[in-house]
Amino acid sequence: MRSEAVNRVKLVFTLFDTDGNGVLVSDDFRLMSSRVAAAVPGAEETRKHAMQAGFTRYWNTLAGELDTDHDGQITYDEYQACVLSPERFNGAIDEFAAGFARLGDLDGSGMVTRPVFTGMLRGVGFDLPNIEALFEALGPDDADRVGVDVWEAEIKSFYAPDKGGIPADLLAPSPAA
Ligand SMILES: [Ca+2]
Ligand SMILES: [Ca+2]
Repeated sequence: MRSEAVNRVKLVFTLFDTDGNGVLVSDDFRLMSSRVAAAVPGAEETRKHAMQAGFTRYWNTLAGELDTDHDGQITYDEYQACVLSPERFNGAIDEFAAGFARLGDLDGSGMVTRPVFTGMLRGVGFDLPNIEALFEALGPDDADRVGVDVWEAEIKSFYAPDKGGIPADLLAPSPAA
């Protein structure tokens, strides 16, 4: 596994532990999805539900595949296996990425504006300078929008163990950088 992938996964674990108690539980995912929904007040209900379904499936997949001691909590040691065996997670990550990115397509244009993109990723807990660097790397158009499909693909890459030196790394700078 590439070190960039380890950095990305470590950061996501920290952010998804929304109550900061060191383990992931279902409530962490509920809280996170409500924060993301709150960041996009103008989103269609169907898109909100799809986003929330993505978070739910993500959690259910973690709980079903990685909770090796069956205590209903995912420790970091348990969590990191998700990038070691991506074949068990691709379905969940695909649904999560689609639900998340498409929530930001407020006008059905297939594009997401900078304020919406920024608000959603702030909702997850990423740092603003990192979010802005990623937005620039995704190639905004003249109207300062990026393609939802481009973003969706980058979310999938974020979880890919064999990828490094990609725009998604801008969200999780290496500790040495
Ligand atoms: Ca937690
Ligand atoms: Ca466990």
